[in-house]
Amino acid sequence: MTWVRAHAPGRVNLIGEHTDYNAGFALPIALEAGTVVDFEVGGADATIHAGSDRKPDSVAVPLDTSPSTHRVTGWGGYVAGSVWALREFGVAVPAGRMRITSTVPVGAGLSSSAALECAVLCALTAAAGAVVDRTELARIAQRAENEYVGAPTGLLDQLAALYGEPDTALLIDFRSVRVTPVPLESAGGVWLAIDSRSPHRNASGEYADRRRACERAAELLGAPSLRDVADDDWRQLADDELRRRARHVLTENRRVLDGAAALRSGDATGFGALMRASHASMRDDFEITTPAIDLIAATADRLGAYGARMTGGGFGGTVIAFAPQDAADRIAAELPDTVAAAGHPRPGCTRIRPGAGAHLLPDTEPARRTAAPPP
Ligand code: GAF
Repeated sequence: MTWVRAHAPGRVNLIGEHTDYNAGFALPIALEAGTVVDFEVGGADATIHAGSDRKPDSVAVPLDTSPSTHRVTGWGGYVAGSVWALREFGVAVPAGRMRITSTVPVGAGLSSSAALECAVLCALTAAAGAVVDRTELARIAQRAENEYVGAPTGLLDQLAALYGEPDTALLIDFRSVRVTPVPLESAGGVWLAIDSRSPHRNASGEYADRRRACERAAELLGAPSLRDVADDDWRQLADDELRRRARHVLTENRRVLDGAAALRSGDATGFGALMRASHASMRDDFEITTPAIDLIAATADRLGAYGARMTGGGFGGTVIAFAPQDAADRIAAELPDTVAAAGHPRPGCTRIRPGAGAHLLPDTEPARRTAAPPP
C-alpha cells in the first residue's frame, strides 16, 4: 500500500495586488496555517474519493474528469481540477482515498483554494512517483483554477504556497516567474492578519472586470501587458476609470520593488508608508476595498501600525498590519471594538509569521519522499 501526506500553506500578500496577471511584481509570504492532504493509493474504480474535515459529504472524482465532461463543482472542483490539470501535464495520477484537513480560513482572502490545490498536487505527484518543479506545479494549479474551476486568477497564490520560507517574504517577478527571498528579520515588527469577517460581494465578477480593464488599458497603450508601458503612461488614457486602473498597477509595481528594498535594509517605517499608499490606491484607483476594510486599515494606522493594507483579491477578506509590538497589542485589544461599534462584523486579529511552502510530511511512505517538489 502506498500512502503520502502533504502540506501546503495559505498566503498573505504583503504588497503588490492585482499585479500578477499584469506580468508585474508582488511580495507575499506563505502562512504557517495550511492544508494537509492524506492520500492512500488504491481502488479499482479509477476514482479519487475525497473527504474534508469541513464538509459532511465526500466527493468522487473520476480520474478522467475534465471541464467539458464529468465536471465536479463546489469545493471538490479544486481537487478535481488539480487531478485534471496534473493528468493533462502527463502525470499518471492513481486512484485512491484522500482526506483533507485545513487550518486556513475559507473566504478570508488567505488563499485556502491555492493551499488545497497545491497540497493535492504535491500528494498526487509523490504518489505517482513523479518529480515536477515548483514553478511548473504552480502553473498546473493555476490551470486547474482558470480552466476547470473557472476563476481567471494569476499565479500569486500558488507560487507563494509552493515557494514559502520561514521568516522570509518572496519577491516575485511574474514576467520571468522568478522568486527571490527577502529576509524579514532586519525590519523587526509584528505582522497581524485582521480578518474583516465581512462577506465578499460579487468578488469573482468584480475580479474578472478588473482584469479585463487592465488588458484593455494595455491594448490602448499598444503594449502586450501593463508591464511593458512606462510608469506614467496611464496619463495617455482618455477614460478616467481605465486611467485609475492602470495607475494602480503601475504605481503598485513600483511600491513592491521599493518595499522589498525597504525590508532588506530594515526600514520598517518606509515599508509601512508603502503599505498605506498601496491601500489608498486599492481604495481610490482600483476600487476593490469595502467600508469595513477601509475602517480596519485606518484604525490600525491610527493605533500606531507602521502601515496596514488589504491583502488579496479584495471586496472583503483580510487586512495585514505591520506594527511595533506595543502598537500590535493596542490593535488586538482595541480595533475589534472600534470596527464593531461602527456596525461592521467584529474582526479577528491573529499574529502571523511566514511559514514553509508545500512539502511532504514525515509520515509519508519513505519510498515516496524523494518525489517532493525539489527546492
Ligand atoms: C487573488 C488571485 F487569486 C491572485 O491571482 C491575485 O490576482 C490576487 O487576488 C490579487 O493580487 O488572490
